[in-house]
Amino acid sequence: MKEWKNSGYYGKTPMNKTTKTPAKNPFATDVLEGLTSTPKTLSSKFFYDKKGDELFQDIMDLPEYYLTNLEFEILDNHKKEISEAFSAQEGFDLIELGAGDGKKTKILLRYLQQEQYSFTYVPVDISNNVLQQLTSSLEKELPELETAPQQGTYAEVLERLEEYRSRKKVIMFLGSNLGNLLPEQAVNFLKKITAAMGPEDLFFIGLDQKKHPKKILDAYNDASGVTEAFNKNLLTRINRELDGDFEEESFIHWPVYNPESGTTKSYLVSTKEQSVHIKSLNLEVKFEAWESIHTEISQKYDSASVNWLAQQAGMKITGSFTDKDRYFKNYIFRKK
Ligand code: AVI
Repeated sequence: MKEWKNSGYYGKTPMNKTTKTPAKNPFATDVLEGLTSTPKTLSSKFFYDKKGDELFQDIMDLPEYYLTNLEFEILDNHKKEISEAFSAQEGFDLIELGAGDGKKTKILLRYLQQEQYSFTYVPVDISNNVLQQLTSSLEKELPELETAPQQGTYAEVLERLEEYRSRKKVIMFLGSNLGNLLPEQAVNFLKKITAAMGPEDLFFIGLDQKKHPKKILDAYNDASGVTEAFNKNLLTRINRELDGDFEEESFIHWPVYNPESGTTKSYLVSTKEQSVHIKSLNLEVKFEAWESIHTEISQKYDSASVNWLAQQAGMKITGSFTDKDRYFKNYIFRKK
């Protein structure tokens, strides 16, 4: 799928102008690089501090944010077929990357248990706190469930996954989380998954689909302003953690959707000419009026782009499940 990758929509690679101050931590490094680049950028991976996690929970409950409910519905409607595809004679390990609160996964876990499938649930998350909350809720709701939580970044855990070779592995990555990666990053990530898979193993992934642009834009620009607060939380974080003086009210949240590439891009746009100081980076950042900071991409997919991804990563699609409008899809991939 050449067009998707080469559509040029992602723009030029941002140029670094300066790295005068040595960076102290990954967030500081990213902020320094992003705000001294042209055009300015900040990485969406830093949305998720405690406040950002709460805001994302609120986003998932928004009427406009259709993704969560639809994936929930797909898993519920197709739990039987999905479980049959997962099953193996000697049982299997169900490894979930970015497990979060496990709300959607619990539909599958409950069904798998009820139907007496033999499996171990391995939730993976970078946050110990998230894992603890998840395991304690599972202990209450599904006390018989065998769980083996793994704390770490995806990259660390993907390396560790290679050790899970004794029986079939099903690796799950729900919520269209892949869409927050640039195409090249997404392919590299998928290649790591392929490398950790054996011929029997499955990769089960949820990907949001191209649809009416208005429906997509509304999901990233909700009427109650939760997504705006989520985006601006990056500025709050810079102010708090790096001693910055961003005036949040002089930036607007601005998502755009390109129906050709399927990319939603979110920005923070400065409504006036201004200077921001970030003390711990010894940095002054100048903004022209209406200058933007690109903060997030949320890719939407179609069959061509999903086939392209699978093929680039050395996988093939062996099954898919969707809702009545075909707004969201869950795919089963296998190693080619
Ligand atoms: C986590 N990720 C899949 C969400 C998305 O839809 O891109 C994050 C998000 N950003 C704004 N709203 C939700």
